[in-house]
Amino acid sequence: MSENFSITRHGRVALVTLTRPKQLNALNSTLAAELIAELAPLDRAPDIGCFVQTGSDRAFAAGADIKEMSEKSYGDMSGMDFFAEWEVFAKFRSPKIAAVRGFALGGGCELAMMCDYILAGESAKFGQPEIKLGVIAGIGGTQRMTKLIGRAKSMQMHLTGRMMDAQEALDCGLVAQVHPDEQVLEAALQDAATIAGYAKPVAMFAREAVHRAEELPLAEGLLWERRVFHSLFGTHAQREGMAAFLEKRDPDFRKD
Ligand code: CO8
Repeated sequence: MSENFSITRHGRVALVTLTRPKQLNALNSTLAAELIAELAPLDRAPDIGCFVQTGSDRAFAAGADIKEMSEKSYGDMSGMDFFAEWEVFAKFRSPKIAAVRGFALGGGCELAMMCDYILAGESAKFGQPEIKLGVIAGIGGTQRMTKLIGRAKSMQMHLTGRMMDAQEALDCGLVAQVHPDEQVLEAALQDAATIAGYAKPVAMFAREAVHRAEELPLAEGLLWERRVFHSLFGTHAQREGMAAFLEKRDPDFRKD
């Protein structure tokens, strides 16, 4: 159990809540190591079908912990490959939804973008302000934000360090939906319960296929998608899902 976050189970959904509200959920290396160690077995657990990542009222997370980083040298940072473990989080195969209220800045914005999609509360503020600290984004911000919202806007965010609000984030495709603050976590949990009700391997393939769209040329992405589609005809999920449709009943994916 960590003092930096809590993990609670809601049926087949694991809710991960950062619990450093006084520091606006700044991400330090202890938090990163503990979080990833605790989530890794849940990622592989057949009875966990989706993660929801959230923070507190004022902040999803205001970035990497500046206090921790301030005295580090180049040798410290490169020698320990500081924050490389967040790539493990990004590569978890279970679907992940970020429910964001308040600040999602620097590493906090990057954490949200490492999730498969973001639901924003009306108070959400996104930004990559690292340039103001004399550094740049270090856990995917320049890459993931550019793929999500395009070069012009991403460039502006990284070069000016300005914040964007929830409506702007919706308009440019950074977030999937905006909800009133008091409803955003519930909306994320509802989506997560829906996703976790499907066959986990199929949900994993669906998210992998969408991510491939950002990484592969179109022809290879289309071929990868089609081959995965074919392979699903070897699963219980396909037989059950299609039989249930034809028999006009709800499918039971519990065997997957
Ligand atoms: N790190 C450490 N402490 C923080 C952080 C942070 N990122 N953000 C806020 N805090 C702390 C403050 O120091 C303050 O603590 P205290 O009460 O002890 O003084 C407390 O949280 C509340 O913050 P403020 O008093 O500043 O609250 P305000 O409402 O006045 O301002 C802001 C809120 C605008 C969010 C402001 O706190 C802020 O600008 N925070 C920093 C945001 C930022 O620059 N984030 C980027 C950090 S760098 C980063 O994330 C790089 C990631 C990649 C690293 C990977 C390397 C390989």
